[in-house]
Amino acid sequence: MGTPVNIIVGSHVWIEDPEVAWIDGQVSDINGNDAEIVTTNGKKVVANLSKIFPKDMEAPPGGVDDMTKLSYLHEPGVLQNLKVRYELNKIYTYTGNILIAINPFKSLPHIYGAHMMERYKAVPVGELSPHVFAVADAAYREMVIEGKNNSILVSGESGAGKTETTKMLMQFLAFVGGRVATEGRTVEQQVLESNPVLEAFGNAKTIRNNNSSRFGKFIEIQFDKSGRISGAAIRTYLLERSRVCQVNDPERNYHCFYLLCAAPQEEIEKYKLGNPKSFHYLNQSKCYELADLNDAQEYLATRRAMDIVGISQTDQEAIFRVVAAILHLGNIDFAKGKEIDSSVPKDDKAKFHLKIAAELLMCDADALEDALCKRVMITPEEVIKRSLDPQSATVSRDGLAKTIYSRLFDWLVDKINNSIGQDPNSKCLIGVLDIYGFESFKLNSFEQFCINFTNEKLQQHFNQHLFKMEQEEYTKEQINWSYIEFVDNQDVLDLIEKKPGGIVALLDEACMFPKSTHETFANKLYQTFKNHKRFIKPKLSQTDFTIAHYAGEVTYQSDQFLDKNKDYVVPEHQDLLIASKCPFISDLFPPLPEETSKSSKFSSIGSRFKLQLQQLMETLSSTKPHYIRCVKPNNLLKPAIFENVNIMHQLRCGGVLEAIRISCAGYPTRCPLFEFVNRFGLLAPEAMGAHCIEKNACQKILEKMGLKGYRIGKTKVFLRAGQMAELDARRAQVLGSAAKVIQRRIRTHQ
Ligand code: AOV
Ligand code: MG
Repeated sequence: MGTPVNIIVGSHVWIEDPEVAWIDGQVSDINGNDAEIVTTNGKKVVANLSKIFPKDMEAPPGGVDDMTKLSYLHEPGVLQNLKVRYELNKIYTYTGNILIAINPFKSLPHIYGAHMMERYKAVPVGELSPHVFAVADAAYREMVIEGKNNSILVSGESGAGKTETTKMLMQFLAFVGGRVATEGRTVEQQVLESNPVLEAFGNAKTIRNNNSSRFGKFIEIQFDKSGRISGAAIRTYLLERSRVCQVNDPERNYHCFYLLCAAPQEEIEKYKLGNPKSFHYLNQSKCYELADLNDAQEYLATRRAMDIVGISQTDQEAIFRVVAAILHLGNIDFAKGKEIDSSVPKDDKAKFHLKIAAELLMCDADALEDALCKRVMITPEEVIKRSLDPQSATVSRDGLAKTIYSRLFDWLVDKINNSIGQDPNSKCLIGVLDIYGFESFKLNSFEQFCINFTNEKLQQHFNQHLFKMEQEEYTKEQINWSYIEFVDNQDVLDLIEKKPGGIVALLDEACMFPKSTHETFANKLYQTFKNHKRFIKPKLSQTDFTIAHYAGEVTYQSDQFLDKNKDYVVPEHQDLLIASKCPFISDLFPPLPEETSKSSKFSSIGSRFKLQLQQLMETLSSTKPHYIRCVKPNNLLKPAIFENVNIMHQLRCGGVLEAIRISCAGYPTRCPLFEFVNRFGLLAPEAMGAHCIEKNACQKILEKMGLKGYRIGKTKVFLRAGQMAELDARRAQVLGSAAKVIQRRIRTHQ
């Protein structure tokens, strides 16, 4: 990053370190292209000069609130700036147009609340300390004044603070765009209260976050011509279905299950519930309770939030009845039946839960048992009922539970949308995106594939936008700027989504072909992408595949791709639930059109997701985007721990470093003309007169220093990477202290 700089004995520098990413030290010797450095932790290291960066000895002790104000814009400088600020509880920092937010993992009430919203209201970005409210205000002002749609894209890894940030954005927008409450509920109240509802059903404790959203969401807030909130729409993406039946220790299932088990006694009795430990879908993990979360209170809070978003008492009763039914379903174990390869409920306990599940779902208990244990085969001659063995019956049971749950979640989202209401006459909107960040685990499956696909899309949008912004700034300042190159990820996107021939398309093909297995699918990928530079076949596997994403390589295990791509409801399950006497439940399963129900034509989750993404990108590209990059400072979820290597990795994945690289390729350091003249006038005193024109004075100073490649705009000087450092060194020289001169004399190769 930046231009190589000559470093001399005595220079204070940063060098790479495997443990803390970058460590500072002082050059003690130089030998050809190698420098010997004594680091602050007492080590002596030799490193190539090209790997060493000068340290800014005059950086303000409290850091700078915008990275572009750093004299030295390089990785260690960026990291150090974030670190000193984080230690002072300054969790927000700008990098040009991006807001970086580092999760404090502790409550910082003094920076939020109504008094802070009041302060940030109608104040231009940059005038006050960086803040999520400043971003929300900028989006709101631009929308009101310019009549443009705006969007705020919040990203970051799990637990980085996206959802909390989103909530604060919404609060601010409700604050500036809300109405004085008249009778009933206002749109913004409903929008805010939709959060606890969605979180109860779509969030869970994971190892990365105690309140992890297991779905992506895009909230579109509509405004009328006077800038008041007039409607809203929530779109959700890919709820994690597997969690309903499978929970790894020490994670939890979706919050709603535990809330319901802590409901008032009356409800517990009605739904035949009890200790969460007695349910298979919950007791696979030993974690039942969360610190700082009282399930009983949360239950009541969720019911209240449901009232506000307009879910009737009858529907609420049905929703929790369905949640209870799922828990009972999970306790129906199967044993071998009398006939070969058949199954029956294992014992009295299994029969009991079957009976309760049927009661709660308001369907016939025998029909439920049949739907779980048998499949209907239609041949031209007759209709045969085929039995399933206990293992298949268990798969069938889990499939039913997952289907019911995901339909329930979709129902909630629809209901919230209908009840908040869309404003057909809305003039403008602000969209807020809270979506899963890039994921790379030890094992990665279809979910990670979709998540990383999303991130590739957003990254492309981000890069393109960033370039446009850079260009606009240069145009505004009337500076010539030749378009610089940047890493485009179109090739990864082609690999994934191209039609025909991309991975999503090949997966659909495999799903439609009855004889495919994950082996044949993987083989097809190997053949097709043999020479694709973003696709790698791992040496030691016959079924894994690796994609070189913009944020790094990820190896995917293909074994569950086919299953997970199929959105398929077993017709027996469909028939069972359509027949439910509870209208809420039968409505979750609208009858399929004739031809699809018979031919069991599959619907592809991957293709649907691709389409959803396409629509999202279209919406986003009609808006002016604002970016917030959330960073998780440590994996312990604890305050005051700043893990350098971990954070560096996130800055890289979030495109923050790429943004800095792009800006370094242009004129990364900007300084208002008057500031520049004040600071460096002493380098060319002859240029400074009482009537000097700032622009001319700047020109003279820079010429005298022999610098090249800089630009002087209408109000600012634009410097190339490293030039500020050079000027600072010369200034220090003039200012005196011989020792300082030696330490800080840094020459830039141009
Ligand atoms: P996420 O949305 O990015 O993860 P959250 O927004 O749920 O992450 O944040 C995780 C936790 O960090 C929260 O529950 C809070 O305890 C804490 N936190 C985050 N931001 C703040 C803040 N500004 N002030 C105080 N505490 C905060 V995931 O949904 O897992 O990707 O799928
Ligand atoms: Mg979240």
